[in-house]
Order: sequence, then C-alpha cells, then structure tokens
Amino acid sequence: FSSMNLMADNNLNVKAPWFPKHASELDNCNHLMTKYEPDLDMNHPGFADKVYRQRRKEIAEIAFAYKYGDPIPYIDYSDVEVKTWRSVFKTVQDLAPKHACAEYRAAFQKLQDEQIFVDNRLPQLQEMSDFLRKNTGFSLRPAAGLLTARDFLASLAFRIFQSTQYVRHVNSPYHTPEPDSIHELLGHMPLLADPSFAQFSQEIGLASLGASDEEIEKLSTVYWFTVEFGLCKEHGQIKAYGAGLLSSYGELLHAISDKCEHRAFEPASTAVQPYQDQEYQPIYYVAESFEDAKDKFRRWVSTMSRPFEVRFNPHTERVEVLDSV
Ligand code: TIH
Ligand code: FE2
Repeated sequence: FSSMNLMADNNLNVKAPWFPKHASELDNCNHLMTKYEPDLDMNHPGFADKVYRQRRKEIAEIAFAYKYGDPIPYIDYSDVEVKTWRSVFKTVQDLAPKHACAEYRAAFQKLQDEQIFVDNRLPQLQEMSDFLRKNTGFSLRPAAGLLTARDFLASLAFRIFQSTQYVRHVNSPYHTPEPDSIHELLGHMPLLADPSFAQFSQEIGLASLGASDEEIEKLSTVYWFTVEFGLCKEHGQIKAYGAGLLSSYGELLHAISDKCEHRAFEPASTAVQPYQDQEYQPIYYVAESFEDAKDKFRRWVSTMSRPFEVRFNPHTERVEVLDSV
C-alpha cells in the first residue's frame, strides 16, 4: 500500500488516497520514517552503541510482527532501561504539579493510584492500553519507530494510538529527538485518558483520512504544535499539555522560559508554521483551553477541501464514508 493508491470504493466518485476503513486495516499503516534510526543517523545517541542497536532491533521486530487483535507482547525491560525510566519519571513527578495542565495532573494521579505509574518498572503497553480503553476507549498498538504522518494520524481516527516500545538511550534521558516508550507513556498516555483530549485526537485523525499530501502536512503540523508541544492557559497561567514537553525535562523548562516565543493558537496559521524536530522548539502555541482549541480546530477543518465526510462507528470499529456532494 502507499498513499498513491487511489480509492476504488463505489460510493466515492472522487479520487482520494487509500485509507483504512476498519481498525484491522491499520496492519497496513506501519510505514516508518527512517531518519532517526540509530543505525543510520550518526548524531543518534545510540549510534556507537552496538548493544543498544541490537536491543532496538529486537523490540522493532515485535511491532513488525504485530497484527490487529493480538495482545501486545510483554517486554522484559533491563536494569539500564528501568534506570532511564526512573530518572525521567522523577523529573515529571517534580515538575508536573506546577507546570502540567489540570487534565494531565488528574490522569497522572489516577495512573499512580492504579500502580501503573511507579518508579521501579516501566508500564507495559498492554496494561496501559487496558487503562485507556476503560477511560476513553483509546487503545494501543506497538509501532517500530517514527511512522509517516499519514499512517500515524489514520490510527487516531479509530481511537488507536501507535506507540513505540523501545527506551531512549541512557545517555540522553531528558531530551531525545525521536519518540520512545518513555515519551509515549509519560507524555501521551495521561492525556489520552482524558475524554476531551481523546476526542480532539480522534478528530485530527478523522480529518486526515483520504486527505491530500498537502493537507496531511498541515494536519501533522497542527498535531505537532498541539498534541506534541502545546501550551494552554489555566487561571491566567501557562501550562503544558504537549507530550513532547511533558516527557522532556529539558524542553519543558525551555518552553516556559523567556528563551522562546509564545503565540496564540490559530489553526490556519499554526498549520503552515515550519518546525524542526531535532532540537527545542523556538515557537510554541498557546491555547485558551482544550475546548477552545477543539472549537477552533473544528472550524478550520470544515474549510478543508475533502469532498466526503467520514464517521467512526465504535460498535464495528469501522469508518463510514458519506458522500457530501
Ligand atoms: N523530545 C521528546 C522527549 O525527549 O521526550 C520526544 C519527542 C517528542 C516529539 C517528537 S520526539
Ligand atoms: Fe509523540
């Protein structure tokens, strides 16, 4: 499959890139971006570490073999991996009360109460998936690395989050340029357990189905500046809700310092703001609240050109396509 495949469905008289219609078809949505593979990128903290690279391969194999409906395989994390987890977990415990948004803090507390977030072991993706399912209907599937924007966003339409399962290199606990399980667990999971945020995530996903390459680029940019690096207001103070901030002690402190620029979140302009993904962001977008971000996002999406509508049916886990012309 590729985004070049044109849709052959009878109920569509327009050409649009192929997209999954059922959650099981996400088995075909696991294309990777290869730019940060430790094997290929000399700047990667794991480039010179053979043991680390072998470990990454092992864990990637699990994701490649994974099929819809499988339980997510258990990973026996090593002492070094647990040590890395503990370092990051402690910084989040220290900083979240003051700098994370209320929705994050509430879910974090719940995860601690349920003993899923503890400092001496990494949560397993399966138990995290069960937790999310109970709270918002989100669930997880393992991903081998950074996915293409089209594949990653498509899964959100089904309330499925594709999560990496390997751990960042022990030498870079407080910031890494690529997603890893610590980023997914500490950054994304608490908010995916929040109903309003879960809905926002799904709406970005639904908007991406069958969208043009140009629109995918815009949607993934909005995703970047909200779900990954978003700030929001709370009682007149600025708080973090972006997962890339909440899993990175280094960048969180940067984002609330005066070394960066804060702009008001406005989807149309945010969507075309170029960003780099190797270092800290120079610009962050501040939303009035989740609800406000969701409203603005909805209004902006309705101006997109896709000539059909999609609707997710949770009973069948199927996306229904409605011709709107
Ligand atoms: N920079 C984040 C961290 O160090 O936890 C990980 C990423 C967020 C977004 C892309 S990669
Ligand atoms: Fe992320």
